[in-house]
Amino acid sequence: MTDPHPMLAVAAEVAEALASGAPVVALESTIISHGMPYPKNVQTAREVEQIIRDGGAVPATVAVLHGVPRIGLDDAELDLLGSDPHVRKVSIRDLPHVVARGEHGATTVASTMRLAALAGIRVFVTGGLGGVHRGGELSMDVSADLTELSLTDVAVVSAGVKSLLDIGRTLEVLETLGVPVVTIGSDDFPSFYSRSSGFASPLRLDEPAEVAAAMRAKWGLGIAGGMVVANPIPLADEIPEAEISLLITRAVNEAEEKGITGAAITPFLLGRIVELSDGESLRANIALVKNNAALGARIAVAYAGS
Ligand code: PSU
Ligand code: MN
Repeated sequence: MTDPHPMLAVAAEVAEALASGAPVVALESTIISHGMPYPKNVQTAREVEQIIRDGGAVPATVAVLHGVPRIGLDDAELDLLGSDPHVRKVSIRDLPHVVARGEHGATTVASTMRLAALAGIRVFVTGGLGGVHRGGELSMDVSADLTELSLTDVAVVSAGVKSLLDIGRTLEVLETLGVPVVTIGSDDFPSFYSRSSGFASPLRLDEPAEVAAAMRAKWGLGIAGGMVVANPIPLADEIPEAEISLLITRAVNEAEEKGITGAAITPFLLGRIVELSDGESLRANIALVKNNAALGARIAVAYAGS
């Protein structure tokens, strides 16, 4: 079987599924290497893959290993990614550099979207999207995830946008970029740890088949770019906004005091929030990623059958 793109290494199982039109769900790897501590990260990554299989789709975790973009990782590769401190966080701008130098890289939402699309995958599951950082109107710290959503035809399932970002401005930028933002089963746009963000969701759909139909309609009309599919964290797992926002603000202030900026800021904040919440945020993070995996598999199955 030939790979769908000469620069990608596609796992056999993923290549077979893609060749036969069977459902495939891409997964990012920054969440593994820079979003959760070892070994919970690797354990979660494996469980998430299993949930996708149980949902009738083939999981394809995306990362760069020895400079080669990989679509689908085996157990040893997942472990390396989750435990090796030299794995770089790789967004779009870093991708050529890490490939040319033969290094290991964990892909963000932006670079995972791009590599998934090169492989022919249309559905991708993550935890939270990048966006406009608080103060972004001055610092201009706006995640390349948003740019990528305007360019690349992949539906991205997430639990919304963390309130460590500026959620209102993130939604505004997505509107400007022409990216549909659809919340599943709710009128409120979710904020990762909480089911609500205080912002109305621009669009709402209730069923995976409806999301698949919206994907077909968008790309059928030649409207390039992705779609944000926001999936609120299950009620039993949510951390109320009032509770988490204190910790988030504390972490944001610490980042400012320490002068942490750029690509390092999101990993720093995620790590600090886990510490400040005594692991409570990690528990919620794992629960919402699993919830997203189950939804993503259903969307991929519906899309493959439509
Ligand atoms: N938000 C989370 N967890 C994460 C990330 C964001 O709740 O792991 C990661 C994702 O990989 C996302 C990236 O694409 O951080 C955004 O980083 P930046 O803001 O540097 O683009
Ligand atoms: Mn940034």
